[in-house]
Amino acid sequence: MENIAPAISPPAGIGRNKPANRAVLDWVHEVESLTDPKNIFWCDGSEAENDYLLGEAGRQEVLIKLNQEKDPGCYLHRSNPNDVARVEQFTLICTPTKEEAGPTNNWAEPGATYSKLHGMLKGAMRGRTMFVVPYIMGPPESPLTKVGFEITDSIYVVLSMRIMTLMGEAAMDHLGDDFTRCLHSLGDLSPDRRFIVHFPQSNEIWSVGSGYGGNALLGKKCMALRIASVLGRDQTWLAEHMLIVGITSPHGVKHYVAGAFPSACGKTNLAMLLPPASMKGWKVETISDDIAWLRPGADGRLWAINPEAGFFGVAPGTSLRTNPGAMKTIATNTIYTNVALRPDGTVWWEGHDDPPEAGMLDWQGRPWAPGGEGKAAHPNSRFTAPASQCPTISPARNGPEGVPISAIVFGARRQQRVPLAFEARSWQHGTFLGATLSSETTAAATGSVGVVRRDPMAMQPFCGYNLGDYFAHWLDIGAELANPPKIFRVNWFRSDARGRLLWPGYRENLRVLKWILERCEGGGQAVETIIGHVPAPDAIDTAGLNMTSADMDTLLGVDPLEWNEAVSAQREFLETVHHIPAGIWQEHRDLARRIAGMTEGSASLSSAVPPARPSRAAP
Ligand code: OXD
Ligand code: MN
Repeated sequence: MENIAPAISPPAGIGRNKPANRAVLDWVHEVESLTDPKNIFWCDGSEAENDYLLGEAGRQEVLIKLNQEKDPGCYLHRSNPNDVARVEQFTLICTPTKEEAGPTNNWAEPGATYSKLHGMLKGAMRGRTMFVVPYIMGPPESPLTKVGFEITDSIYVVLSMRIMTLMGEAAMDHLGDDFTRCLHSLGDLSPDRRFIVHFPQSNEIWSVGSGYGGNALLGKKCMALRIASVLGRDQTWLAEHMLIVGITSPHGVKHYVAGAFPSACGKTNLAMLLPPASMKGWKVETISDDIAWLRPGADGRLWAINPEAGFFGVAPGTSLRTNPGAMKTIATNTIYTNVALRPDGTVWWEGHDDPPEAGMLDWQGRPWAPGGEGKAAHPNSRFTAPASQCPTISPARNGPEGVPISAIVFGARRQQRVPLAFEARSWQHGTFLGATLSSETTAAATGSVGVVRRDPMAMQPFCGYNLGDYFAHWLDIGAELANPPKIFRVNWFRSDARGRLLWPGYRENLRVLKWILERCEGGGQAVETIIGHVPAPDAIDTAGLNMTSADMDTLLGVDPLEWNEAVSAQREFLETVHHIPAGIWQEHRDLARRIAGMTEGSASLSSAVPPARPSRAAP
């Protein structure tokens, strides 16, 4: 069988960055004995190393060099067509008991799983180069920053990890007794022998049989979310699937907002939001597009860092219209995966600013013509780009302390029922809103469209332990915060009876964030409803938008009958998750009681708009 990752022979001075650390050397030796590679390449993250590996990746046809005049430093990777997304069904959490992993994770017994993986990896790197990648997640010197080492036999993984993490010396500087051991092998890329396995107790990740980013760049979802969520549980912090933005008003007041959104709900766009023309003087800066690590600070506030150094975003739908910041970020030094190739050696995807052209190759390298069968780019095609290239990147991103969070926003895709925005009554109520989050699926995320899926805190695929314990941990973190962020729910996707989206979204979302920040400052008009504080009818400025006041009423409406259905579904969901803390059940019962109060009198049912009782935020 053809070797899918033949060994390389680096020249002197490249691939020789062997650390002195005993624990690292012992582990690498152990993996070498198991996988039997031809040679070992010790990575240092340098430019010279990167140039050499890019050249080798080109020679092995792992990467296609794009038109360097138009897209300097950019490359295209085509993955195996059977390997284009995360594989939740083969993603395992191996804890001593099934109870600890909880009912939403695929659990496997650690001992038996080690044996199985040892069997799969025996001799798996024969004839290949084994790369050892030292990296850190988080800014240098931050108390939250963690060290990982990834062993891999994929050049694509090494090159991508160099973008997504701080690789090389920084890891040596931070290296103490402990680091996350990440072992990745492409194996034979057979979907039957594909496993992404987490061992939280020993701080290890084993990934076999996939080269796709979410399964193979082990610093990201595997370490920075699944393993880190367990570290956070044990060390009083939170690892969350959240973007972080800094928003400055024309008066110079700056707030930081963290937002949890399930995959493919516009998170990257929000992270790089450009203020609409109507909001002159406002500024949005990007700290994170995907992951936040948050810890209670000595001042009683919640402080956040972005553990990642790059963006691994979905390409389709990204354009100068939807996300100019992302387009600038990915104009240079970017690795594209599974997008289409144009005859001039540049890339294209559905939703690109340019129209499709004749003579393109689709994501599998097959000729593709406009109007032809199928998509040119895979719906989950990606870009991997350095965060430092983002025009809106915040200098605060590199600060070791991180940034203080004023508001946490939970968002998801719901065509019905959920208003454009509302504010939780308390940290506990906000935790409940996050815990019961559900979203309609999209093709990019799951392959199926419009199915409502529970995604608590947008962490369903990423929480490394029992969800009920995770909700309890959220409540415990709240108890540590004298000055907690306010928590909000937003929904950019509410539609009218004909399925027409009511809210323009994209940069206009800043209008909603403005209301959120007003609430954080003790202002902002709101009406109290059964679900929380909803913006008062005129609280969100819609001047210049092509919207009627009836549209806005529908967007902000809270229908007790619809929420009554939601409550039953919530109960069914919460009952499936063991260990739900009392505080979450209490919020659920309180919601049910408030709805019952509304639905008892038929008069209150006739109106879908919230009762008009404007209130100021509690001081
Ligand atoms: C991602 C995801 O790739 O959430 O960020 O799936
Ligand atoms: Mn994500």
